[in-house]
Amino acid sequence: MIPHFITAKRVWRLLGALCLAVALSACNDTTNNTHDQHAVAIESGEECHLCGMIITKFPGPKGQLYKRGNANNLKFCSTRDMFAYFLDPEHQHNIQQAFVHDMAVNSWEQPDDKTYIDAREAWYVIGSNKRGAMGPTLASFADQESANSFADKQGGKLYHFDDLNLDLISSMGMGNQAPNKHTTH
Ligand code: ZN
Ligand code: CU1
Repeated sequence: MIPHFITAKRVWRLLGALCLAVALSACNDTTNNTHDQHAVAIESGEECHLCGMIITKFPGPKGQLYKRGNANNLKFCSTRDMFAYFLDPEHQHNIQQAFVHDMAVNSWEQPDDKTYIDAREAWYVIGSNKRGAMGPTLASFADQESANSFADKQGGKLYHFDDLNLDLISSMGMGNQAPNKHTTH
């Protein structure tokens, strides 16, 4: 008769191998999807994934996220709403691609959907005079120099994507106040 512990050991080995296989195939999925995905045009009448507002009715840079398990990009009325969703620990690890408008090549009132850039590579100005759909917002730029000269004219502080976090986004408020308590970097 075979002792029970041998059977149990084999079961655990099998489970271990299975987990590894699942983990590896999940990794492959990620890379494949990432390469295929692009920013798309936002049609009139489309609603913000976070707040439900009609996106094209409002000025300022917009955002799009490509999230694991979704067929289409999630679209947002403002960079602010996009980051409120993106930087939420519940969503962050499932976001494969993130796009924002490059405001160096756009009018603030109506940014062009052909000018999306990788949000993870971008520079941001928070606390400027310019308002987005939800009030204070993040002005997004492909390069640091453009972001700097925007901040010179419109006020606000410069951040790279890596400096952004949910606390910072939450502290932006609805009114005219710049997020003064974040003066580091
Ligand atoms: Zn929104
Ligand atoms: Cu909104």
